[in-house]
Amino acid sequence: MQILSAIWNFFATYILQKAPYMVGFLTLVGYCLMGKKWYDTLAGTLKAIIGMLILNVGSGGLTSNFRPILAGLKDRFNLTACVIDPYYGQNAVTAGVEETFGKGFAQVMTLLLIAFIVNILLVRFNKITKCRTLFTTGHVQVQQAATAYWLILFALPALRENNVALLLVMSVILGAYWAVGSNLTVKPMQELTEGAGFAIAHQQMFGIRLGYWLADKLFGDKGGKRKVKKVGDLEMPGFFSIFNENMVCTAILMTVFFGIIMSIIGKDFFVASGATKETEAFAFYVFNTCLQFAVYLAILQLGVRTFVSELTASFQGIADKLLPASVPGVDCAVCYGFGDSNAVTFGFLAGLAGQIVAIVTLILLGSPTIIICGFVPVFFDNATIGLVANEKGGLKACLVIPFFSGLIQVFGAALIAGWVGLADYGGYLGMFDWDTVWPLFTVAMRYLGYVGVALVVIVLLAIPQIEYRMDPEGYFLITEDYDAYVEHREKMNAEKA
Ligand code: ASC
Repeated sequence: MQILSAIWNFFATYILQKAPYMVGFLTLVGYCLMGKKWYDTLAGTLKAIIGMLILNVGSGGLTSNFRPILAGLKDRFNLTACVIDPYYGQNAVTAGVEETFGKGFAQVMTLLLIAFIVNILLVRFNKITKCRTLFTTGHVQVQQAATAYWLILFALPALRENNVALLLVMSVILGAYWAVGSNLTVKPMQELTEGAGFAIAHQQMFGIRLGYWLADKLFGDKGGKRKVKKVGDLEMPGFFSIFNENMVCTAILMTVFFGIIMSIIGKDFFVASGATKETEAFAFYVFNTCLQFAVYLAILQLGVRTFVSELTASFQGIADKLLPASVPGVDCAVCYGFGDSNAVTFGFLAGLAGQIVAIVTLILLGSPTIIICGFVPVFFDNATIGLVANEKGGLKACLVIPFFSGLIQVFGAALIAGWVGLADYGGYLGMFDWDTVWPLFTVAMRYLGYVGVALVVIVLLAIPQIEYRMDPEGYFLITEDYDAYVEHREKMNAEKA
């Protein structure tokens, strides 16, 4: 028993929670199941781990460079406000859960494991459940487990006294959310990547599908009747043509937008926080910081190129032997290596504009909870949603949909974080799904009790069933043989026309 628990602890600490090693582990298992030569297996596993570590350098660099700037708005204007950022959100749960509910944090890890098993089972039995995706992003799972813990303790006070029921309710809801949410991204991702063979396992999965659907409905090509102008199709004359180059475009847009924000915050703030020196020219500091954005985005895309093909090729072994017809769900940043790369920057900036409009509105209306943008939601949610929207609905969709997403993120977070009391601890996991679907789950459970729990689970599990029924033939084909799926889709479209 002791050995088992030691193995589990090792696995949970060093593999499950650390995305690069989880991806490496899956690659290793996949290649072993495929009976690959040991040296190919070793090389593939190393490439998967290193690629993911490179991706982390990119996404971590973006976060550490730009997070303090947005958080700086809070200090500069002396606001007592709730920062929507996964890390602030997790800190808020850790800081407040004992005081608020008389419960420690230790259970969260057990919860994570059981929820992950629920995800695996839902995929294993996908002939019935129609769930095709396994969640592999451990750091996100920890943040979500922590926030779900708080929301459920808040919604169902009876569970504070009953650990078994608490774990059961939470792991079923969270495990179903992981399986069903990432499953929703299969179609948008397969279309964006032309069949790369992965889905997104992150914090805006419902947002991705909603953005994809709205882009198609509102801005789509109407079955070939309308021409959609994508970000990559923009032919810009003269000076503007330099915007066609991803790095240049990112650098210029970021310098303009963040240059303004940083100037509003002022040099004194950055000197006081140790980010720059009194003697350094502020304009140079601003310019150099803004260029880092293009640098880290390029690193991130290199990481994606390094690991994606290894993970998806080896996952075939897992899909053939253990989890039929499944694909891995990965970090949202992985899709930034596909589609029009400028759509990432456009989506982000449109989302930022939406968030700023929403925050100013909260301040003007005298809202009791003021929100501060967190870099992670404003960038990673809106860049991803923008990228997918551009693919279906072009430039307009890439700007309009993330703008509304930015509004929703702020208003949704203000309502839920204020209501459940997390705002008092200064942070909330304000990613798209956690500003929309999770607040709805919380309302259902708070007012309907166990009936609400059942309702949430039924609605979640019904989603893949509905999607399956809309296209039974194409549903599994899209992950198993993308080219065959494209043919099938064309045939269906021709029949419809
Ligand atoms: C998150 C989170 C991060 C980023 C990263 C994006 O939600 O906690 O560190 O997004 O996963 O690549």
